[in-house]
Amino acid sequence: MMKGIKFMSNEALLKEIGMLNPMPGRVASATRSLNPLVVGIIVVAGVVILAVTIGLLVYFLGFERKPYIYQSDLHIRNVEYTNQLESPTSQEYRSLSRTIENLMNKTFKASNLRSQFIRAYVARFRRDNEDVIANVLLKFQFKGATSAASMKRRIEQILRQIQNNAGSLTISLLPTEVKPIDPVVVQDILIKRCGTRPELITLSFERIIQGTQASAGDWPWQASLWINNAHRCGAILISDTWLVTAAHCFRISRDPRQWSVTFGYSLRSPEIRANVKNIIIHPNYMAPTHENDIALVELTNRITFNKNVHKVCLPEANLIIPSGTRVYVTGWGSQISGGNSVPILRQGGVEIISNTECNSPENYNGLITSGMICAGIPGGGTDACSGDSGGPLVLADSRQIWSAVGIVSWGDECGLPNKPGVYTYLPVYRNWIKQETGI
Ligand code: 4AZ
Repeated sequence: MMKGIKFMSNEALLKEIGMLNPMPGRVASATRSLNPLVVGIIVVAGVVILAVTIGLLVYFLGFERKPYIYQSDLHIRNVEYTNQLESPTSQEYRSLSRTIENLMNKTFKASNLRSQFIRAYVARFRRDNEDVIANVLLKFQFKGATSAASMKRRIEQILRQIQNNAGSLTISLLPTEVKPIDPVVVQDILIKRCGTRPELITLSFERIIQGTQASAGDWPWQASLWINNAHRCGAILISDTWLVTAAHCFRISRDPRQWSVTFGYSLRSPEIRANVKNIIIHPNYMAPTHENDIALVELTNRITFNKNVHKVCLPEANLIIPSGTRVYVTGWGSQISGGNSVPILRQGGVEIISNTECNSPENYNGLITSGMICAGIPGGGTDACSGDSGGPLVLADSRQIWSAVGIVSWGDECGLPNKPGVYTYLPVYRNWIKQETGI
């Protein structure tokens, strides 16, 4: 016989711990609901509710990190204003904005705001007599409870230090103080600019492009040209009404009414659909040699840019890209020679190959002319393929502003060693595009 352990009925046990409903008619139900499983569920639910409550308290009491963007005007006294500073893709704009951004990044990362500072970005330049005014955006992440006024003071203090320590620049802070600006307003400004991708629109860190399948908004200038209810070619958005693509896409038909355009990374559920008003094929396009494989497409209506659909920059006519430079090609083209197109946009990193190398006997043996550029991976692999034609080859500058430098044009199959993709070299056609579109 067991000693020391008192056996009780369920009822007696419940009575002893004071949980039994004294109303006899309800005894059965109380007994049923208190089986160990139910007690367990009640305890777990209690713990979950407690955790959620604590989480919400922590969130609303200011432990959450919210983005704040401030803007400030800097007067650059030792740089003369030129018209080049109106174009974000000019050498002068790039180099001055990079210098200012580096200075800001360095100073804020060494300041008492270093753990809150994310990045600086020169939004634009304007003229002040002969000098330059730079409008700079500064992004921070503060804990929710931070007072806006005290942040502003701390930022102003750091900017005043920059005045005395600006390296090659002579900077003075304008009396127009540091002002907060809504991140949504910044996003709306940046999606109207050419060549901005998600990390710039949100003033976040530079992202490493990995994998092969793109996400929404990754390549916002990529468009798809449709004919007969099917994707036929890629195209590149350069304004709210114009696209650049390959001339060879129109061998099937040059009639604008047969073509339509979609935007957004998914072919099956596009963000925007548009109709075509006009197709301009380069007058010197030669099908047999692929020379001047470029065409312009004008839409019937202006499209409204959104965070997933906006234009890329065009390169200057004199751009020379060193061989080995990393560039990216995107498209819905097939993954094997002669295969079908894919429903979700894909991306691939490739390297520029000099025309001399690309014309060597083991490569294309003299077929590459000055209006073309080759890009691929040394041993083969990543490459454009059928269905990618007309789409972009893009290059980022040091500020992560992207320009289309090539149009997918031709190649000997896809991904073969020594047979890189061949692209129409856009800088050569910069003036023709300007002449035809005004862009
Ligand atoms: C094509 O058929 C095609 N590997 C496009 C690009 C390349 C090959 C073929 C480059 O449209």
